[in-house]
Amino acid sequence: MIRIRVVDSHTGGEPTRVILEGGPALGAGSLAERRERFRAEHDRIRTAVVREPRGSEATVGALLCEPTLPDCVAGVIFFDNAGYLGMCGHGSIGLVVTLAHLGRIGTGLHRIETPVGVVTAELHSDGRVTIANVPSYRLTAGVRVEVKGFGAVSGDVAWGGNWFFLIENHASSIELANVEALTDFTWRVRQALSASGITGKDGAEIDHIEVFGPSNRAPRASRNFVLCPGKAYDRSPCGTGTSAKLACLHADGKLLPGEVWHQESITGSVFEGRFTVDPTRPGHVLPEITGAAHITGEGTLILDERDPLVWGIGS
Ligand code: PYC
Repeated sequence: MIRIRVVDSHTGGEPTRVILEGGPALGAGSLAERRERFRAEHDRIRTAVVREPRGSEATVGALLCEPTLPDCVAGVIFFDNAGYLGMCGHGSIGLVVTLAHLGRIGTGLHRIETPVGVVTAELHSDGRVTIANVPSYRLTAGVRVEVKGFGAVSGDVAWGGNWFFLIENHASSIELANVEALTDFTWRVRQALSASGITGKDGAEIDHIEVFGPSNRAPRASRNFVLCPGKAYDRSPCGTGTSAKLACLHADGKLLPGEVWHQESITGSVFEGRFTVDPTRPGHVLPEITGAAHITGEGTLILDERDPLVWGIGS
C-alpha cells in the first residue's frame, strides 16, 4: 500500500496536485536528471496520481523536490496524463499558493527550480502570484502545415517553457460550446506537425497547440484555447502558452516591454502577462505572468495493489 500526501488547487480552472510526501525517491542530481529517473523508473506513480479514477484528464501533478540550489525554496517536476512538462505556469502559481497555504512561505519573492531552469515567483499580499518564467522566444513565424480536413494552416513555433504552435486564423470561436471542435482541430494540427517533421529546437516535439480569438478586453488582449500533450484543453490561459504568445507579440512589434497583455482562457479566467527584453539572448523575452490559484483539497491518495486500476485508467 502506497500513501501519497497531496494538496489540490486550481489556477483559473486548471487543477494542480502537489505531492508533498510518499512520491518516488529520485535521489540526487539536477531536476532534469531526476525527471528522467521519474520517467524511467517510477512512471506508474505519475499515472496513478493524475489519471482517473484519482485524477482527471486536466490534472497536472507537481512533485515537490529538494532543490539543488541553496537559494531556491523548492524544486518541482511537473507531469500530466501523457508525460512530463518542462515548465508549467498555472502549476507554478498553484505550487506557490500551496506552499503559502502550508505556511512554508510568506509574501515576497521566491525562487523555484524546474527541469528547464529557475523561475522566480512573487506572492502578493492579495494572494495573486507573479511568475518570472524562463526566457521565451519565437523560433519560426508563419509556418504552413497541411492539416487533414482543414487544408493549409499557418502558425508560429515558439518556446515558453514548453513548445507551442500558435495559430491566429481558424474557423471556430473560442467558446466552451466549441471545445470538441477545437480539440479535433488542434489535435489534427499536432499530428500534422509531427507527420511533417515540424519541430521545436533540436527536433523537440511541439506538444502544445494554441489558438487565439478576440477578447472583449481588447486592444492588448486575446482569448485562447490550448491543447495540452494528453489531448486535454487547458482550463487556464496557460502560463507557458502566454509566455510563448508574449515572445511572438514582441517579435511582431505588437507589444512593448512593460505593457500588460490580458490572456483570457476559454473558461474566462485571465492571466496578466508582460515582458522585458532579455539583454543576454537576442530575440528572447523574460515573461512575467500573474494569476490566482485557490486550494481545493488536502488528502492522502491510497495506492492499493489489490485495486485493478491502481495505476490509473489506461496504464
Ligand atoms: O500553465 O504553463 C501552463 C500549463 C502547461 C500545461 C498546462 N498548463
